[in-house]
Amino acid sequence: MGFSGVDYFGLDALLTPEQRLIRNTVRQFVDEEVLPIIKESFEAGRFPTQLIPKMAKLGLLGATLKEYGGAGIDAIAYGLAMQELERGDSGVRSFCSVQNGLVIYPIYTFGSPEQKERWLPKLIRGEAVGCFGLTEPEHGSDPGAMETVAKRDGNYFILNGTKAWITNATLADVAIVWAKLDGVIRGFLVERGTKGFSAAKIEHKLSMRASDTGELYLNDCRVPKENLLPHAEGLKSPLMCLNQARYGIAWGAVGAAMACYEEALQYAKERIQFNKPIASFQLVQQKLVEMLTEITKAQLICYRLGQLKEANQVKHTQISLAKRNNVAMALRCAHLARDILGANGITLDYHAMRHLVNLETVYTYEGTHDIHTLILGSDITGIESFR
Ligand code: TGC
Ligand code: FAD
Repeated sequence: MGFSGVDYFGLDALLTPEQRLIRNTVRQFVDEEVLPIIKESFEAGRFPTQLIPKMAKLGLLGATLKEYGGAGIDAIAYGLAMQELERGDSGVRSFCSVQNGLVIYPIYTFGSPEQKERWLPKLIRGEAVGCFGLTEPEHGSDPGAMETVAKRDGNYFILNGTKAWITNATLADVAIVWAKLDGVIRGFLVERGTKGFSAAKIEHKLSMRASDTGELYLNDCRVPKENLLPHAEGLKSPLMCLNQARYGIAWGAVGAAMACYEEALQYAKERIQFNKPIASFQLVQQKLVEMLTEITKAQLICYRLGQLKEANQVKHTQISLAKRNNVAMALRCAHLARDILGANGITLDYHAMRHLVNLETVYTYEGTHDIHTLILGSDITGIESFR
């Protein structure tokens, strides 16, 4: 039987028929196409690329865009889709977050008409994959200090630098590379095969094993001047992209938590110790109640965040609050579920531990938990505390 959802406060009643249909369609896709293969992909340490055309067919790439072949779905429907994908695996949701929020969004928002025509239809149809290179080996939380540079050379820019921890790095046909030109951060489209550009996979990950993560190397890499994103200027531009991806993560984390809760609840009802189901013990019930309560609170945060986003009223600090809360919540749920599953919980035959190790990454990427604490602390006190 497929997943029936975790909805203690009847939030389904607030959804439109279209939102429910999209959620249910992605739910079924995850049950039928993701869960049967995820263990193998995770163990093999590779992203299941066979899902890309299927996700494109479902309208999950360029999902909120009304042009260039995008499905044009609303912010809540998009969030629900990310929730379901991450119920499958954080790596699958990550692929979509990057393709949508970090590649399609910046090309659409900052690109020239020619760049949009060249890339958006292919990215939306899943015929091309993109990645987003902001982080560097020495600059993660503080991307403004990046060392990657671009210099003008006639009709070209020459790029030099290294980007680290880049999702989709070795799959990508195009990389959005952020580099300083005359001291100002600008975005460049660097195409696979460009001389001086290469990517290498990061091996031996214990988290996000079903996601492609790598480094990008730019060694006197010459890109045509037409590949500069004309309307992106300053750190604010990549941060605007991060808002899109962080929004999807806030919803996605709820999906991972729901998967863990569902699994722990079923297991607790079936597992017999001391001649009773372990679900009958108060300590186990307390853990399940904590999970359900925190999931419900996170769902309410997401729903309201989605309304604000759809109305173009969302503040990036509100997205920070949601990302920060929901990922920490999901990590806690995954840990509690792993605990309830006992020894079985450490194997890939169950989902909890895979979600647990994936969520360690989600806690760190797109702004660490503590960076979001500082973003919120600065907002409410008016006192910057990063430096
Ligand atoms: P700061 O001076 O605060 O900001 C520079 C300018 O940007 C504005 N701004 C934002 N604008 C839009 N959205 C946001 N979220 C914004 N945050 C700040 C700000 O108002 C300012 O504007 P202006 O007009 O005055 O120039 O910059 P800072 O250097 O002090 O940086 C502060 C900080 C910590 C907030 C920022 O750098 C940060 O968020 N750090 C975390 C880095 C991060 O999240 N990296 C993610 C890399 S991508 C990734 O992880 C992908 S994972 C993909 C996946 O697989 O799902
Ligand atoms: P650091 O910035 O070195 O932080 C280390 C610790 O110090 C953290 O606990 C942090 O909270 C703390 N810290 C830092 N500054 C402060 C401060 N001022 N006050 C208090 N504490 C502080 N990046 C991309 O650009 N594109 C991608 O597609 C991408 N995908 C990723 C995929 C994976 C699997 C992973 C693991 C990372 C990915 N990242 C990507 C990188 C990610 O965004 C960074 O790892 C993240 O921003 C944190 O940077 P860092 O790892 O360098 O940690």
